Amino acid sequence: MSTPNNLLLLFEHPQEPAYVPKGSKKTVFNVPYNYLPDKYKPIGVALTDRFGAQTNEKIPLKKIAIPELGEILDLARDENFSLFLPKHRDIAGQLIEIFMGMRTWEDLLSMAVYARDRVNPYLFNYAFSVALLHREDTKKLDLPSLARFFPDKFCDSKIFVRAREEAKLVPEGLRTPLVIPKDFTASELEEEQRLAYFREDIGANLHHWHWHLVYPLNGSKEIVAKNRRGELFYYMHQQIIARYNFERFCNKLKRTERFNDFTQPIKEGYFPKLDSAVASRAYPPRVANQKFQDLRRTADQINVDVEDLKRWSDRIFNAIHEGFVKNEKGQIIFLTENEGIDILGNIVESSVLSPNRTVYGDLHNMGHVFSAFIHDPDHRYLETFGVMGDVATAMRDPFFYRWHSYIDDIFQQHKNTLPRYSEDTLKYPGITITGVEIDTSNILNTFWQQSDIDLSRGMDFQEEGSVFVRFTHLQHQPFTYNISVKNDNPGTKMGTCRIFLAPKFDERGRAWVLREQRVMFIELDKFIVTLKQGVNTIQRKSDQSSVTIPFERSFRDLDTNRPSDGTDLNQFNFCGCGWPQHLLIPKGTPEGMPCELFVMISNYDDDKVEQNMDGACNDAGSYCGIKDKLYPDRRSMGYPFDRLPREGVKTLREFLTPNMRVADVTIRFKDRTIAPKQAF
Ligand code: CUO
Repeated sequence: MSTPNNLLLLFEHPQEPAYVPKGSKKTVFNVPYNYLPDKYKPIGVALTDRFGAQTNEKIPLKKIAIPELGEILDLARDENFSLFLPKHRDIAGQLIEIFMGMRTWEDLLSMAVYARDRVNPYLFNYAFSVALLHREDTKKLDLPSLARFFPDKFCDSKIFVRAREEAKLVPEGLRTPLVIPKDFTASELEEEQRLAYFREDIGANLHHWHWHLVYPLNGSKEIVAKNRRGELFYYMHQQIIARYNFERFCNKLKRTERFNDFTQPIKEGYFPKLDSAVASRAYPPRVANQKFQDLRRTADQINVDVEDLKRWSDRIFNAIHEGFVKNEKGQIIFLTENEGIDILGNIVESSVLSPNRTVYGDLHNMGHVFSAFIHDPDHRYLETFGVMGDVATAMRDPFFYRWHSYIDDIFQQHKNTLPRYSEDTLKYPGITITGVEIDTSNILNTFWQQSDIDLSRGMDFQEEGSVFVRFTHLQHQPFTYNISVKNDNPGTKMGTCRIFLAPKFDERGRAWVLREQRVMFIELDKFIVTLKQGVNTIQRKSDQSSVTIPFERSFRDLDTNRPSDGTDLNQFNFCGCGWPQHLLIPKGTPEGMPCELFVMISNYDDDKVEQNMDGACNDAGSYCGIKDKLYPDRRSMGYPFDRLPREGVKTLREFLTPNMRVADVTIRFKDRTIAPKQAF
């Protein structure tokens, strides 16, 4: 019997046809003759008989009227797919609509099998994932991690020949994990390499991919128009930049420089050493000191001048300073105190919600595209895009952070125009935080950890059985926050506890002014507390964080912990979006990095969002929102650091009201590597 879970089998071995056995049960789809791509039709019966004989589990496909795939097929199966290219975005939107339009999941299964072997495999994965996440009848399915099926986007390309050799020669029980070195993209001569552990972290890149799956730019309004999606685009990326700059300080580097002059050479190069399995080509490197050039790539339908970027950005800055934008009809839309940021987010990202794509253009996406094609702007060498062109790989390139710092600066310019939070707004009458500490003597301990993941489901046309790779990532010792709170009100009160961390000093070792430090705060957690009258002690564990998901979730596969009948998935109520738990705490330094841990309890009456949370995904709400629900905090994202401090406040200490407190903590890094706990 077929179940919705069978849909997930279509992710596996993306380039092997649908009639080849899939999953641990070696399930085979009964592919009708007319579904076979033309090249397999002459040998169709022999093929389906051959693979059908290898299994007891055959899945019938419902007969449906197949819609035309039309220009979706313009993207060849061996090209690379990019969400940043308008043409690709457009055809992805069309494919999503086809999948969304299928009446039942059985119809969808049939359609997806038909499309899978015709459409570009990466485009298929993206559009199919978006559809599964958003359809009523499939949205409880637990999408497996992209790293399982496209390991080429995450792992040193050298590993794959070794993996094939291992799979061919070594019996499954005797295979040992193949080790990916921690530093494989550059030597120490390149100082940016100190950040490779962060930029190339598989979990961080998976988070970024998944975030963009949840918040697509194109498609119908019901998919795109999520609550505060423009604001979340700003906030999630702002937090990535804050985290990156924090890590830079840990590595004795200054903040990343925003790329605000589009005519300047980019001094940092990047050589990704990834091969795209779909395109059978390497992701091209970006050598140092190249400049953006006008793009004339007819095949990609890209014809943009560097000057266009300038024009769009000037118009956006003007709008910010005038306080309003104009829509396509010339009507004025004010960038209001609370909703302005959401509109601006959609304008800068150029989602279909942008009120005027003609005037404000496609600034953010085209920054990705200019840098992704910097090596071949007129397509004379027939080269495809670099890692900046793909949301699954973009965070690897140092330029990602330079570009997004510039993008963030646009949002900060807007934030700087907003009224500042007064002392009265920030206070919570009767509530005083009397103590904040971390149970490990205010020391956060970090180190390296090795983990193993199985890549075999993403390696096409090879011998069967698991092949593990072992990679090394940052890790921290779990810890607990202990927060003491006095409630002098006559009864119980509710509050939102907001926890942030920032470096205590700037890159020159000087004490901060808060107007600069405020953008350095990384959110660690946010949760609701009930405060009884009198003294309260709040204990909260680091792994409960509202920004992260556990390691097993970042790397989830098709089989682990999954109910077999596909009907009761509520208990697996994560949807896969979230910052990786292992990167919650920045690396720190061997001597101990001084930091400030900020805790605030705000009045829940002003924060709360009334909604029914039944069946909600237990995602990392702070960076990802909550699937199908309103953003779970009424305050502006990043509150209370999203605006300039009130007049007269220069430092964090001066900013504090009784419902806030700061503790000095230290992040201490030990250069030791912990062996893997368990393979995934
Ligand atoms: Cu997520 Cu530029 O938006 O990468």
